[in-house]
Order: sequence, then C-alpha cells, then structure tokens
Amino acid sequence: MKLYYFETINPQKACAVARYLNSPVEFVRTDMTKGEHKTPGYLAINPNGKVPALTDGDLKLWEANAIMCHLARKAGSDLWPRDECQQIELTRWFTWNSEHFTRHAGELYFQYIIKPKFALGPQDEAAIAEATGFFKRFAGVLNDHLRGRKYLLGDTLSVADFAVGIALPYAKQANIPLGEFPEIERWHARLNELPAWREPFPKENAAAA
Ligand SMILES: N[C@@H](CCC(=O)N[C@@H](CS)C(=O)NCC(=O)O)C(=O)O
Repeated sequence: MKLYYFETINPQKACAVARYLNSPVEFVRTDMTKGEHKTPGYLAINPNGKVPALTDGDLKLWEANAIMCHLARKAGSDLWPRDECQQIELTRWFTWNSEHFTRHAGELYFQYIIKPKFALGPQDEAAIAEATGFFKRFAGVLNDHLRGRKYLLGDTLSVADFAVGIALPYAKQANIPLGEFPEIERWHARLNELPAWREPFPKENAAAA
C-alpha cells in the first residue's frame, strides 16, 4: 500500500492511524507547496487533487476517513468496530465532525496556520468570529458526550477519535478555544499518550504545518 500525504490536517488522520496500526504502507510525501497533488499522475489516484490518498493493489481510495477505516479493517483492529450499532455511531461522529466540529475548528486552522504558511493573504476576521462561535456551540455537545466516557464510542479507541480530535493539536496556534471544555481537554490528553498521535508523520519529513 502507498499512502500519499503532506504535513497537514487531513493526511494527519490517515498517517496517525497507519502508524498506530503499524500498517504496511509506504508513506509517499506529496509536496503541496510544489503542486505535487495536482500532477496528472496524482490526479489519476485522487481526481480531487487533495491529500491524503491510498493505493492498495488496484484500489485507489481517497477521503481520510475512508482510508482510516480501510487500514483499521484490514488490520483487524478495534479501531474499526465490529458491532454494527457502533458502526452507525461511528458514522454519526464522522458526519457531525465534517459538518460541524472540525468544519469550524478547520476554519480557524486555515485562517491562522494555512493562510500564513501558503501566503494566502490576510486573515478574515468575520470568518474567524463566525467559526469561533460555531466551534464553541458544537464543542459543548462533544464535551457533554465525553463526560463519563474514555473515548467517543465508549471504552474503546476508534477511528472516530482520530477524526474528531484532529484539529486539537493545533488549538494553541489556531486560537481554537478549548479552555472552556474540560472533558475535551481530558480526552485530548488521553490521545496525546499515543506516540502515533503525537508523531503522525514519517520522522524525516516531520516539518509539521
Ligand atoms: N475531505 C478530504 C479533504 C482533503 C483535503 O482538503 N486535503 C487538503 C490538505 S489538508 C488538500 O489537499 N488541499 C489541497 C487543495 O484543496 O487543493 C479528506 O478528508 O481527505
């Protein structure tokens, strides 16, 4: 398998899971600053021109969440729950995360980290205010859910944790207001105990975003 990545937030989920599982993947750094994600060869793997992507034999898989699930299922890991109700629960958190939680945390990550990194112009104060407001609203939902739970799906770590938590390592740099949400902070501290979470990217390329 080949995992195409760059040191940004979406590939980070897939890389962290691959490293957590010790998956037999070749990490292929796809340098977004050089446009390597827009070359014809890469677009033949991921026509969206985005990282991450995974190839596994004839399979060309894009979308970080799907890649995490594929790696976990292939490894026979509990990160992909066998119980069908838990699979539905997982779908709920994936969807909620894309639509709400990391959507708004991701906007702050974009404004405070990606814009300066890729020289994309000044921060948009209105977008920052809006994202901060929405983030707080949805973080309240997550904070309540995590009370009394170790992980999103209960006692067992799953790919949902890797998805929903992915912006949190950037909280300080991206002004993501975590301070009001102690259960999220507790959960994130637990994720930080995992070496694969702390160091998701291959070492030689660990120039994180
Ligand atoms: N929904 C996609 C999002 C992938 C994505 O937006 N990746 C960013 C890097 S974090 C990217 O490749 N951006 C380049 C572009 O959109 O041109 C996923 O989860 O894999």
